[in-house]
Amino acid sequence: MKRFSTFKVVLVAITIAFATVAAAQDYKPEYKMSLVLGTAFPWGKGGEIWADLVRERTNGRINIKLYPGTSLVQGDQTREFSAIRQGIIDMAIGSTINWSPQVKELNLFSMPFLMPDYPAIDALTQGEVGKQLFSILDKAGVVPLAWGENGFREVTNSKQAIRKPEDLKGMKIRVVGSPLFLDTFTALGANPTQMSWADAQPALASGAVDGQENPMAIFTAAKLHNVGQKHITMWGYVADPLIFVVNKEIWSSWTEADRAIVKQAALDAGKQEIAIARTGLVEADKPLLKQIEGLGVTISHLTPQEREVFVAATRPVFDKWKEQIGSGLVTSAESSIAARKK
Ligand code: X2X
Repeated sequence: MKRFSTFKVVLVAITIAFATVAAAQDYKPEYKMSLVLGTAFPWGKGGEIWADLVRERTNGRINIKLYPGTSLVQGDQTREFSAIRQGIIDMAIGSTINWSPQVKELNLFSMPFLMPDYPAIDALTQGEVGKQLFSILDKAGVVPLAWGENGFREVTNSKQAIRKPEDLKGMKIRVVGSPLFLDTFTALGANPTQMSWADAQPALASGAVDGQENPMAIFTAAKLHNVGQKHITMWGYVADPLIFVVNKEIWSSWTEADRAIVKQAALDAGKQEIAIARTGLVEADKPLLKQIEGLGVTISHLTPQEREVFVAATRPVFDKWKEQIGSGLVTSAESSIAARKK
C-alpha cells in the first residue's frame, strides 16, 4: 500500500513537471509591447515599469520588449488596436484616442469639456464606466488589465494666444485618429488635419501645420517649443487615458499564476504612470508650467467665462457624438463625474 502511494506521488510529480515544461514551451522568448511614446515620456515609463515588474515577478519567464513609436504598425497609431487583436502585437499600452476608430465607446474621453479635472477622469476610469469599457474591450477581442494616463490635452500653436474660438479661425491644427477631433476643431473655426504623431513633428517644424494638442509632459519631452509652438492655452478640453492590454491568445497561453502576475504588475505600473503623468501639474504652483514658460512660451489660462464660450461652441459636437458613442454610456459618465469626490 505504502509503495503504491509513493508510486502515485511520483507519477503525479512527473505529470506536473511535464505540464510545467509544456506550459513553459508555449512561452515565447520575447513578448512585443506596442507604445506610441518611449521612455522619455510618462507613457513609455509606464511600459518600462510594467515590463520590469513582470520580468522580476515571473523570474524572467515573461520577457517583454518595448516597441515605441508604434513601430510594429509602421507608426500608424490608428491600426494598433487591430494589430493587437490579430496577434501582430502581443501587448500594448494604448491611448483611448488611437483605439477609438475600432471601439467607438472610447471616444467618450474625447468628448469636448466632459471632464473638468483629474477627479473627473478618475471617476470614469476607476468607476462603473471604466468597468463597462473594459467589458466592451474584452468583447472587442483584447484583454484589458489596467488604466494609465496620457493627460489633459492643451492646444498649442505658432501664431498667437488663443482665448476665444475666433483666435483659432483658419488655423491649421494637427489632430489624432478620431473624426470627433475633426468635428470639434471645425466647430471652433479651425482647419484640422489628421496625421500620426510621427508625421506631426516634421509638419510643425516646417510650418505645414500651425498647431496641435497634447499633454504638457509631451510638450516638454518632445521639445515642441523648438518646432515653433510658442503659445499654449490651458483649456483642458479632453484627456486621454491609457489602457494596458494583452492579446487574447497570448493571455491564454500563460499559466493562471502568471496571468495574475501580469495583471497585478499592470495595475501597479498604471498607478505609478498616472502619478508620473500628473507630475508638475497637480502641485499648487504647477512647476511644469513654470518650466515651459522658462522656454519662452506664453501660457494662457482661460477664465471660467472664456472657457464657457468654447464649451458652448462645441456643444453641438458633444450632442452629435453622444448618440454615436451611446447616450446611455455618456449619461452614466456625466452622473459619475457629477458625483465625484474632489
Ligand atoms: O498622437 C498623439 O497626439 C498622442 C501621442 O498623444 C497619441 O498617441 C494620442
